[in-house]
Amino acid sequence: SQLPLSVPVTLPNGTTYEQPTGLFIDGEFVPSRQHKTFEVINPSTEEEILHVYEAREDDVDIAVAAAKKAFDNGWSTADPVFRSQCLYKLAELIENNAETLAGIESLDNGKSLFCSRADVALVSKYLKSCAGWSDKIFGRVIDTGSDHFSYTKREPLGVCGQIIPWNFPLLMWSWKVGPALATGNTVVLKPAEATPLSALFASKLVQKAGIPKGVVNIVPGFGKIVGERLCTHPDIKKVAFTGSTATGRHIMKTAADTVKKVTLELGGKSPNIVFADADLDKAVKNIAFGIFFNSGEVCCAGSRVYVQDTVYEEVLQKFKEYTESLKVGNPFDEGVFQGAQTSQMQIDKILDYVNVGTQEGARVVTGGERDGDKGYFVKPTIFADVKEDMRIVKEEIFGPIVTVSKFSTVDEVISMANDSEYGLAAGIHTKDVNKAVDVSNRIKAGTVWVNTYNDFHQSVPFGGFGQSGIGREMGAEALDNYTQTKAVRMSIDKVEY
Ligand code: TXE
Repeated sequence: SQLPLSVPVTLPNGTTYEQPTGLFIDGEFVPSRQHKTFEVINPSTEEEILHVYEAREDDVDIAVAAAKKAFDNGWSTADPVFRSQCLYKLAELIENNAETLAGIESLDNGKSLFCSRADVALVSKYLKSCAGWSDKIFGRVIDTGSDHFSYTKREPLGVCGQIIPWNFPLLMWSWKVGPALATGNTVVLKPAEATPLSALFASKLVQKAGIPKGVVNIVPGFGKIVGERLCTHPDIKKVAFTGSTATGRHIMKTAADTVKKVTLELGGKSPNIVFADADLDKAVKNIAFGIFFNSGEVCCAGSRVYVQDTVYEEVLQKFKEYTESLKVGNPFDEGVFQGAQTSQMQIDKILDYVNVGTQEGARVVTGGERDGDKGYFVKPTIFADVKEDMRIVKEEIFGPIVTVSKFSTVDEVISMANDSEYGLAAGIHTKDVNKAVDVSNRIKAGTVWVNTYNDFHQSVPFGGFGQSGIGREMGAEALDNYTQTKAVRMSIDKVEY
């Protein structure tokens, strides 16, 4: 029997909403061509929520054709004010549906409502910011003498393939769709197979916002099938990816055959440094938020904490106490800070790293085990007495597991902090403004937070140095990823009067 295109879903808080299950192509929800479906799991209960249709290569091809038609038939050349109005309307609809969207995100990803609400709030702010950019895309007039008129335009790229992960399903959808649409591109987006629900629900809002059909297409499915096709399809001009460094490398290679533009937002192992002169209570809250926010499933998580030797024991004790006060559990319970990890694969990986750390000789200060026996919950875990060459210090774990190291001098901690193939983010805690600026200058990372952490703003660019990625999201920089420069040079005849 055929899966209906919409299914009522009751959230654990009692609210019932209609969840689309079809692919979103050319403005409509449709079954996949081969009528295959896949299961979506609630990570807090390990039970099935529902099935959604699974896209395959043939569905991607149809979606790309729709996106190409929408691009050619007016979206790319529309009055930018129209694109701005569409994005603003979409942001307002997100706001009006904020609680439902937060609920969907907690159901599908396992993150606490506290985290989901923060995500949804940033989604609407960011889409409004993109709406504001739409009519502020400027070229230049270049003075090349009076016998020529030379200017540049910034034009959209065409159809963009976008591949997103499961840790921030709706937020990553907005970071991809927002700047692409603001600059006149059309998109075919693949949500992560673990978390397709919010992008499908948001497609109803895309319809309601009056965004022309074919501008946004959503094709839930698997990386090796849908993701690969997005990277090889000749009519896709750009691939934007957020996910693991290993998959990012593969995508870059695959996209090379058709010379697609590629932007990547990849993994990290970000240092978070506490100097002895910091406000230690505030610093402790920030290092906890830096690693345990979103259950540690954050690409820029401050997973390596460095504490100056004179305050090391004091900070470790405060960090342990504060961590043990964080509430872990049902994401829908008010007051819960940390919900479930998103998948069986993730919790297995995390618990495996706990064993690795213990075998390497690191000391578990708190946590170090699963929380409960149902649902993918892990106790927030602190490892101390670590050595810099341990795997738990070097490798991205992507869970609520942090290592704490001791340092004595500024030069020493900078070399420890920079000893990584990654370079996504870093944190510095100090009251000394000169030290804050000096250390920020010497840290190799795309974002440096001072006396704060995991602190995002829609106008501030985010992205990685080194193997953490290529390109920046949010801010003015995100628009560069979605435009190409056309130079126009006109010969001007000398006018005889
Ligand atoms: O990631 P993948 P996975 C890290 C984190 C995590 C690990 C594994 O350490 O434990 O990666 O997670 C799609 N062509 N991060 O396996 O594979 C896939 O369907 C095209 C960090 O889930 O990178 C999904 O939509 N696409 C991270 C997306 O890529 C492919 C966020 C991400 O999955 C593909 C997620 C292929 N061949 C994981 N294979 C961050 N930095 O934010 C997979 N995909």
